[in-house]
Formats: sequence, C-alpha cells, structure tokens
Amino acid sequence: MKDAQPTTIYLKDYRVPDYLVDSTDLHFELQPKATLVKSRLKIRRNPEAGAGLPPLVLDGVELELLSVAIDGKLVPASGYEELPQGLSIPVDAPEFELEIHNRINPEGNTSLEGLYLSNGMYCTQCEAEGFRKITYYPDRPDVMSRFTTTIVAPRQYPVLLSNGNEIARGNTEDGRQFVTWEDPFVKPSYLFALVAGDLQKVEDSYTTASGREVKLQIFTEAKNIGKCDHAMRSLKKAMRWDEEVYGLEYDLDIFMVVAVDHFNMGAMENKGLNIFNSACVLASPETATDSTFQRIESIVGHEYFHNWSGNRVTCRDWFQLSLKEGFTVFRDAEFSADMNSRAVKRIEDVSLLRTVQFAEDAGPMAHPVRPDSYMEISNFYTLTVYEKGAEVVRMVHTLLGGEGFRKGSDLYFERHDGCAVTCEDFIKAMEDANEVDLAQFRRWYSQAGTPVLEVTDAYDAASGNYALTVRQSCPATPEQKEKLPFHVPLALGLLGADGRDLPLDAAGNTQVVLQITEQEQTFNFAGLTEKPLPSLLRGFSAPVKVRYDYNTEQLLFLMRSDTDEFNRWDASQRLAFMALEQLQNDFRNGKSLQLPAELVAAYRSILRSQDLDPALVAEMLALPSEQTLAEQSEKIDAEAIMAARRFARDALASALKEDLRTCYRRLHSDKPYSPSAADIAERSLKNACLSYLCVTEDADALGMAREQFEQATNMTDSAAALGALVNYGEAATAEAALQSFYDRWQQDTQVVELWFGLQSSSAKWGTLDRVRTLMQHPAFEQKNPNKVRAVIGGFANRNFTQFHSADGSGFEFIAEQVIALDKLNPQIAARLVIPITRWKKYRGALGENMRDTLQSVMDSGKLSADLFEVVSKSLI
Ligand code: B3K
Ligand code: ZN
Repeated sequence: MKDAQPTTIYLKDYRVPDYLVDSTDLHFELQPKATLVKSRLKIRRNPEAGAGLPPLVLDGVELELLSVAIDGKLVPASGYEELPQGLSIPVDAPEFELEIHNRINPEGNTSLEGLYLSNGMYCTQCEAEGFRKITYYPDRPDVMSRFTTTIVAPRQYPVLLSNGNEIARGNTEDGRQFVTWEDPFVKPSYLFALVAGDLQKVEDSYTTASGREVKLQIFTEAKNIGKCDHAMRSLKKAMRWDEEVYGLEYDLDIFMVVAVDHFNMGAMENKGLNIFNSACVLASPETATDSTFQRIESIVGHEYFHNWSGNRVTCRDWFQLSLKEGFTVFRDAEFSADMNSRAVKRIEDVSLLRTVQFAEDAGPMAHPVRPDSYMEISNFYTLTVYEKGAEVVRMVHTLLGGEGFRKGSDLYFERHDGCAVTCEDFIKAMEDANEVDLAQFRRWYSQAGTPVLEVTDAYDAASGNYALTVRQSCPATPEQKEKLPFHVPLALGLLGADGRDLPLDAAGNTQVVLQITEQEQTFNFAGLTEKPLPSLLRGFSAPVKVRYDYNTEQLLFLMRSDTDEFNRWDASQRLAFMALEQLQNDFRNGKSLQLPAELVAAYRSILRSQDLDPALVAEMLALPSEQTLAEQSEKIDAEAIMAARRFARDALASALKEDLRTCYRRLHSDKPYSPSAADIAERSLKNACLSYLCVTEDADALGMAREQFEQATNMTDSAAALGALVNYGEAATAEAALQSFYDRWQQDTQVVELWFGLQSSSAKWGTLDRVRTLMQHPAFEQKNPNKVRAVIGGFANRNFTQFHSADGSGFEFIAEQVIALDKLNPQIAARLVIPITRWKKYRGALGENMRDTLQSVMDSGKLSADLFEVVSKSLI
C-alpha cells in the first residue's frame, strides 16, 4: 500500500523547496519486470530557502535503489538514509551532481501511476505524484527543470517517445535501439512522459500565426489508425482558437498525442506528448456517438490549452490545482461553445455542475476550489476544482468583460511564464491589468459550499419603481460552519408583459450584471410602466442556487419568451421540477398521480416549435434526471423519485405520442454522417423522440427502434435505438439486439465499452445479477478502468433504480468491488466508493443501510490512502 499512515497535508504549511534541480538527465532501459532508470540531476541549494545545507530529501515510492553517486563518486549505503517514501542524503556543498540508479516493475504496476504497461505498450502517468514511482526526485510542481530523456528498448518497440524534440537515435551494441529527447522548456516532474510501443501514426502539420511549422502526430495501435482524423481536426482547430482568442502559440516543433487503453482518467497534458485514454481520442462515425465526437473535441482542446495554462505557467503546489484546471476547463468550454451551439454547451455543463458538483458541495468531501488540506491529492481532481473552478474564472470574465479579461490573461502569462504560481497570482494579474479590486471575490477560492440567493421583488405602480431584493447565504460544510458573503455577478433581464426585454438604463441595455456583495441588497429599477418578470442568473452567471417564487404561468412565459436561451431551458427545468416534487409528495401520501395539463401543453409547444435549435428542444424535453432530483431534495426519497419521474415520463410520452412521431419522422434522414453542430442537434432531438416513444412499450415505436437499429449507418443512431430496445423492448428482442451488436463490434474496444455501459446503466436490464454476469464476460477486465467505469460505475452512478434497490444489495455490491479494486488501483477505488458516501442525505432505512455498508469498507482491512481519506471523512 502506498501510505502506511495517511497524514494530512496543509496549505498553510507550504515551504519553498530546499533544493532546485537545474537539469534532469534520464536514461531508461525498458524491460517489463525490471526497467533500469538512471537519473543525473544538477542540484543547487535554493537561495530563497534560507541558510545552511539541510539534507536533500527526495520522494520515491516502490523503487528498488541500486546506487547513489555524488559528483561521480559512489556513496556507500551508510551515506544516505532510505525512508518509507524516499531518500534522505546529507549535503556538504551548495551545488552538486547527483546520479541515482534504480529499478522498477512496469508490468506489476496496476495503479496506472508512474511507468506501466498497457497492452504491451509502455506509458507513463505522473500527475500528480507518479514520477516518484519512476525514480527518486523532489516530486513537487515548484521544482522545475530542463529534462533530457534517453530510452533504450528492444526492437519490438520501434516507437520511443518523450517530451520535447528528438535529438539523437541509434542502435546499441547488443542490438537494441535508443532515442534521445530534449525538452527546452523547464517543467515540473508531473509533466514528464515516456511512451514505447509498436505504434502507427497519422501525421499532419500546422503553421502558427507567426509562420512556424509544427509537426502533429497521433499514435495508436495499427487497428485504430482509421480513428484519428477527428482528433487531428480538433487539435488544429484548438491551435487556431488559442491564437485567435488568447494570442497564444504553440512553442515546440512537434506535438504528439498517444492513445492508450489503460488510463485512470481522460487524458494528460505532458509537455509536447499528450497521453490520452483511447476512449477520449479515437472515433469514427460508425463506432462513436455524437457525444463522443464532442467529448474528443473538448478534451483534445483542453489538453492542448494546458500547454500555456498549466505547462508554461504551472502550479506552485497541488492546493493550487484549480489554477490550471479551472482556467483550462473555462478555456475548453469557450472553445466548444465557439465550435458548436453555445447555449447547448452551457446547458450540458450546468447540468453536470448542478447534479454532481452541487452534490459534492453538500457532501462529506466538500472542499473549496482551493482546498486547505488533503490526505491524497488524487482525491481532489474533483468537479469542484475543475467545474466550479471554471465557473470562478467565468465570473472573472463576466466582471471584467471580454477585453478586460484578455488584458488580465496577457499579463498573467507574461508575468509568470516559466514559473510555478498560485490562484492568488492569477487574480492579482486580473486586478492589476484592469485596476479593479477583487478582494471579496477571492472568497470563491477559500469558501466551500453552494451559495443560495433568495430573491424577492416589489413593484410600485405609482412611482414606477421596481425593487429587487437579494439575500445570500451558504450552508455549512464539514470544515467551515460560517461563511462570509460572496461577490456574485447576477446577470439579469426584465421582461414586459408582451415578452420583450425592458430597457434597464438610459443607454437602452436590456441586461445588467448586478454586483451582489452584501448579505442582503436591494436594487431599484425606475421608470417601469408595468410589473416586470425577472429573468435571473442569465447564462448561469454564477455557481449558485437562485430561489424566486415563480408560478407555473410565469415559468411558461419565460420558456416561450426569454431571450436568454439558457434561461428558457432553466424555466423548463424549474417547471418540471415543481411537477415532479408534487408527484413525489402525492406518491408518499398514497394519492393518485397526475401530470399538470400545463406541463403537457408546454412540452407540446416546445416540440412543435420550428424556430428553436433542435438540440435545445431536446434539452428542454428532457426531464431532470433522478440524480438531479436527488441533489435538489432536502432528504432523498429514492423510491418516490423513481416513481414520480417514471410516471411523468410515461404520461408525457402518451400525451405527446403524435407530436413525437411527427418530429421523429421529420428529422429522420439518411444523409451521410457529419459531426457538425446542426446535424448533431437534429440527431439528438430525433433520438430523444424515439426514446420517449418507446417508454410506453408501444409496439409500433419499438418497431421503429428496431428498424433504426438495423439500418443505422452511424453509432449515434445505432446506440440510441439499441438503448430504446434494451430499456423498453421485450427481453427476447433486447437480447437479440445486444447479441447482434456485440457480434458485430466485439473487436472494437470503445464500442464494447459502450455496450457494457448501456446494459449496466439500464433500470430494466442492469439488475445486479446481470451486472455480475457482465463482469464474467471475456471482454471485462478488472485492471482496465474504462471497463470498470462502464460496468460497475454505470451501475452505481447511472442506474438509479437498481443501485438504490431497497434491500441494500446495490450498496453491498459496490463495497465489495471497491475493496477488491483498492488492492489494484486505489485511485479508481476511491472514485467508485463515492455513491455510497452520501448516506446522510437519504431518508430512513436506505441511508442507514448505506452507512453500514460504508463502515464495512472501513473495517475490511488496510485501505489505501486514497480510499481511507474518502471513507473516513464520510463516516464522521
Ligand atoms: N491534468 C490531468 C489530470 C491528472 C489527474 C491525476 N490524478 C488531465 C487534465 O485535467 O487535463
Ligand atoms: Zn486539465
């Protein structure tokens, strides 16, 4: 296990490093069980760290130490101390060269951190603290060094890659080959990468705005070579976009991307050598859905954008993770919004934030965007750091405007290029470039929890004054009981009775951004001839919950008339939420369930509207997910949520049958596949209609699904039809469809993952027995995170019904899997346990059951630091 006694690390204890590493020269001799690593480091006392020469302490985990030499002289074992997690070496000169030889076992590395093997290919993952599993090193982001890397490998690994530019290659006397890479930019160890394998590549080039030619290469196994085009196109778009929007160019002569099958997350931004989970880079129309195409575009963009926001300017310590992640998510979201439908991208991001991040903010692991402490940093790659962090950057953008934000980002990159800095430095650059004071705004970095804005209003017909009062509060979180007021930019419009935006100032602006800074504030709008209806938090201008007592009529009005497309969607969600809440109450009270006629009428008119983006229509037609309803409940009543949502879904489907059919037929086409925003939008609405049509198990509708399944020429249509058959079709039909799908695609890893996920997340199909059967399937692999996420994660996170089975069997299953996985891959285990950590939010026996199951994980024996942190904090 990685950490014997997990200890807590605090931001307040940060100290600059004692020693700096000017250059890092690495030499690898690759062998599956015994790779030899030789490291030569030019080390220098850090002048900022004070006087004296303390021992040099290096991080090192699961390494076999072979030798230590200083300035060419071998140090005897008595001349250094091996620590449980590293090495301590006495120092007698302020500058010296340290040479360490050690051995590692890539084949035995199932944690997928450090150097490991994936399908016979060597690859690395060093962020956050994986480099210490490769060699002894000051493995912290504020130690930045110039790296040179030589890889020696047998000929069966013809492709040998590392960061930077290739400077030498050749053969060794014993018939192996070597390649040497040199990275001219200083970087922390977490950005180091190495890849070796029998890989094919697609190649392209890009000419930067200043006229430099950059070679672009995507590497993958030969069988996937036809699935790289979309990623390549996305990369070139991202490179252009960063030049146009941020004035940032790529800086090396070559940019490489490698696809690997075993990967703990989506991708990694190693300098010049991005490593991607195959699922986040490989796509073809026949094998990938529209959402995969869009995900690839956004992740390729995200990793590329890190070249500046993360690599050229990096984090001082891991508490500052959101400095690079929040900013880069904001950058990739804007990139995707520019490439596709802005409103739909915003809706998708906000849905995720509201469902998963809000739940995190309300749960036992709640932490600020810049956490104050952690046991295991891997547990803090969270929606709070990423998505809420991006919202914080977006608010800065809203407060400063596009031009002001650009001035701030220019100053930030210029001031800190080549440095490891803090969130404070980011905000300071924004302030300095714009001469503004963001003192109170900084609380977004230090206070956890989701703020709530209670909005009330009053209109005085006699004076024409409209007063809007906003009260803010923020619930207590585990380590912060009291919160100070946040600085919230509240974008707002006022609608007149005719549905038009009213002018809000002399200049005729119809939208203002109110600066909420106090606990309670009133804003007055003069000269109004009628009581307006407020459209609040347009575009979701802050990551908060807004409470305003809208009635059904007002929400219907906003759905029809709001000029802010995001708020039109939001009104549809509020309306659905109100209805679903009523249904839950009625269910609990044994009353018969009924869907309000207005809701049905509203959905009908959305479905009939021809002027809205079809993707937006699809989003507006979708009822809030069970997970969203759970997050919004004071106490989760899983049974009532399932009953209410199912009833509403079925009732809508029956009432709208003819409209759904018409819409489906209108959009069904056999034009060739393109992942363009317009075509994706049409497919999303068409398939939303198909799914609704099938929920009532109507034979005609299922016939349409079968036809679509048989005739589809792209995976979006094929998977949607298969989903409809599996979820609503007869068992025999579903079984046959699943089998024929598998027979056709069994050689394609990404499609098989989709096939697994479709079953494990199905309320009807994904019973616990079936999930266990899937785990016995030859294509399932416990050591492959994608398979684990598809089968076990699909069950725990996307199969609300089966996971919440009243007998607690779903929870027990997760506990059992988590305990087993912890021995192989602690990061994955610590993620998978999360669904059973929210027991406090559940009503009655289900919550107690969940708690007991969580306790059983704690009592199961020695846990990794990763799992220990999540479980112990959740049991408090
Ligand atoms: N920076 C990596 C995430 C690394 C996660 C380490 N546990 C990918 C990204 O956010 O771009
Ligand atoms: Zn990132």
